Amino acid sequence: MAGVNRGGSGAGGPGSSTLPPQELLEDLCSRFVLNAPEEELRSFERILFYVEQAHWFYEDYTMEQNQYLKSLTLREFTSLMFHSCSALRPYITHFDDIYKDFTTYKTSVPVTGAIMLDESYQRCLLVKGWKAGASWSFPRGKKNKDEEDCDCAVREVWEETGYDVSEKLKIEDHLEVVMGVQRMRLYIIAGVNESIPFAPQTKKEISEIAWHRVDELPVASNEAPSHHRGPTGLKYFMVFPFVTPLKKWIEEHCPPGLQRPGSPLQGVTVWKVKNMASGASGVSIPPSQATPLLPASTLRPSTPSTPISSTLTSEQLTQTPVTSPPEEPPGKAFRNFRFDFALILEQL
Ligand code: M7G
Ligand code: MG
Repeated sequence: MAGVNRGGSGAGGPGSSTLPPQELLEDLCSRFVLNAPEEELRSFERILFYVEQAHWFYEDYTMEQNQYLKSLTLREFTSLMFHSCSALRPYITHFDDIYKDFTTYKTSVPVTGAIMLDESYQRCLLVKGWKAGASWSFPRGKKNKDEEDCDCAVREVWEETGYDVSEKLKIEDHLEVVMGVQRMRLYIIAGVNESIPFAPQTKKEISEIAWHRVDELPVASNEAPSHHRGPTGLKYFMVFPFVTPLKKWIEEHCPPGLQRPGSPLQGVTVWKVKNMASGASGVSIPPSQATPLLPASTLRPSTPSTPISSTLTSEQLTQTPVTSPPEEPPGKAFRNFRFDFALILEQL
């Protein structure tokens, strides 16, 4: 990787791009991976979720305190972890398979969340992802191990919008869709006050929160079944399969005496990240000043992230693993994998 320093020189400054030094990676590995519950260390598919946590910590906190450090994709970060950490290094030759299995496994984990309707039952709350060109989706996310559907929904909605739906959630009011191997369940939470100051609780996951008109959501698509544009030109992810059943639910549940406002309510942004580059904070917009929701093409473009090469330094590529691979290589799915703790202790 030409021009990229190995960390630790201290010569960098803001704007330079240094890879994280080995000691930092080892530290993140022991804090986030080796400290994970033992039953989670049995398969790489689960272990990589802990590597992902370490990656978020690196991107959200370590990098902000050390501006010479380079932003990395999860794959690049994971690869560096495997090259640098003694516990992972024995498995480096399987890295491509391990990473591929993880991404496949990730898309099979059930997802739950909520469709929050405003008091008029005309609009629902959607969140927009962080990355450039991200789509709008219902607040939702993957279930943790042994987590109940409704607990996951409450947690994900809290993480992505800062709103606690636990008191309003009714187990029976949900819509469920199965796409491929993934099950998605969204609880319908109706009558949410529009002046609630929504704001995500995680960094760099959500860039915008807005009320969208239900009748402006896409109902079918000629494009890929998951990602596509709605009638307003906005991009949506995994929204359209829920829209027709949602409209039916609204018809059946909308209180008959509900006062419909004279003019139709507009889609409005209620929270937006202030500084895309650092993701340090965002701004809640009071209802009186809520900004109209506009198609992506008319919005200020987000700061493009610097293209990152996924190549490793020659130093990393030539590093010889200090331990030889385990005699029994893990199976393809690495499901029965377990860290060799004796080996790790020996290393220490
Ligand atoms: P997720 O939690 O993996 O998905 O987040 P889920 O909510 O569907 O379960 C989706 C994406 O948002 C991730 O792949 C990351 O790119 C980003 N992301 C999520 N979280 C919680 C964080 C975080 O804490 N920090 C950073 N930097 N990115 C995050
Ligand atoms: Mg989430």
